[in-house]
Amino acid sequence: MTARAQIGVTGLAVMGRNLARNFARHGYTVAVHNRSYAKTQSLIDEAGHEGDFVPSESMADFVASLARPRKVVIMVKAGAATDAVIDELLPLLETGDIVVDAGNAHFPDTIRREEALAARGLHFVGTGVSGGEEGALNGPSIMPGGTRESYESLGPILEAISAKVDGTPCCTYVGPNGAGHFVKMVHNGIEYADMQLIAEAYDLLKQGLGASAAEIGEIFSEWNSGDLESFLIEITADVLQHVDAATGQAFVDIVLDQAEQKGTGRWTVQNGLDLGVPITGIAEATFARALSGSVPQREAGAAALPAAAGTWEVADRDAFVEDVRLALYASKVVAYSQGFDQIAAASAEYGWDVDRGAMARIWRGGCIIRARFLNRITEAYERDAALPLLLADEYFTGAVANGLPAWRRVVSRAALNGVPTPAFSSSLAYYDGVRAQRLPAALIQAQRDFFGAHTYRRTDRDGVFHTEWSGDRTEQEA
Ligand code: NBP
Repeated sequence: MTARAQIGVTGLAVMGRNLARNFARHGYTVAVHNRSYAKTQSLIDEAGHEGDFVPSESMADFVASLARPRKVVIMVKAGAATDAVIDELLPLLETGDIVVDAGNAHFPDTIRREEALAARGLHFVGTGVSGGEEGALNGPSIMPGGTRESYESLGPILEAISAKVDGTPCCTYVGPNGAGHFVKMVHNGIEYADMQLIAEAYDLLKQGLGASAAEIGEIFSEWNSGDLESFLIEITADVLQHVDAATGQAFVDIVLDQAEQKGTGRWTVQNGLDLGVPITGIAEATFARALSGSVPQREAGAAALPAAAGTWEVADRDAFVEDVRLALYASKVVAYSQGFDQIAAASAEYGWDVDRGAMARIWRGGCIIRARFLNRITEAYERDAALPLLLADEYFTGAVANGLPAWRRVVSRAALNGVPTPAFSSSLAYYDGVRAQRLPAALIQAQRDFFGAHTYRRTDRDGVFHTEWSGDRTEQEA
């Protein structure tokens, strides 16, 4: 076996197969392997003509077919399968080889694996890949972690197969160990929030205007030529205009209203809680999916709970549509602002030094949240790399302020008319919370000191204090 392949892919289900084809189409010699040989054979039979593939039945032959330092991309089911493949690879690799996990690993697993492989002189590159099977084939957004040294030889190959926007690759070095998978996780969390916000906008238009799915689809189509231009808005317009062949009804109307999830939203929210970052948009989106799937609770609620809401009559259709558009944009800015806050907090916590502007740049193409709007985020972090709050960047402050009256009208009317808008309304509550000069948290601190002697700090002098609530109510410095 000549060691001539420049990169190898093990795990040839939809994602791995398409990544391998993408490498080959870019002129790389690609070693390919799968636990069961049938998938390798089918790749060679169906796409072998697309480039230079080196198929192997055994892991040993696969590794032997790779030029050194070897670059092995693992694209298997995340979790135990990844560990099984790593265990199989380890005895076959040599110092300086690079193992890339391009699956959707949970970032603590990546930190653990990186440490273990580094101890054996190997580079472990936990890499986020977004864009689904289409992206894997034609250009995904790629978020590689690991050592900078590994990026020097691996980076150019990944950049070559990534999506390009204005000639710039949607791939860059993210940071050490778990940084790449972390950023991919937050990307998915933001995707949850974005999808929920779009779904709420659709529901508002449906309930406020009594519009059909096709009519709302047209509105989304128009929105896609403005600030909201994005993959998710584009596919929403498409889905809403799709007609179910079996019934002739709007497709969206025949789909069961219970949203599922694979778990990255949950991971994002769990981490937000761990780091104390209020990612309310992502959390509401994740809980909204959970609520939709809470069938017994929904049946009990639908049977017993009154609405006490008015009949929604929208007087000016165009003005309402514009209000919803502005509210959607403002809520979306909040969701992204929170997600980038989470990246900053994790970067500080784990010592990753992630460049947030660069993350927005590599999400502009290839991935599910690709959007025109991401250019604005990159520009904001170019103005100030340490920006504490994306919302407070001059561009976003102006853009959100412009839509603020509309945002308030939409959220309040939704509440008055009994339409649930958890992400719209929690985003507005976050906006009002983060801009408040003074919050009722003061009262919470007082309560905590009252029942638990948890102490408090004062506005007028430094120090930590406790009041003797059950005694003479004197104050002591703790
Ligand atoms: P799957 O997640 O469905 O995994 C199937 C692959 O894992 C097959 O190649 C299978 O081999 C292999 N595998 C399993 Br299962 N257990 C194994 C083990 N113990 N040892 C060796 N191989 C094992 O494939 P996918 O949908 O292509 O996704 C691959 C990765 O990419 C996942 O981590 C996924 O989360 C991530 N991802 C997916 C998408 C997407 O849109 N689908 C997007 C981004 C990232 P076999 O053929 O022998 O059973």
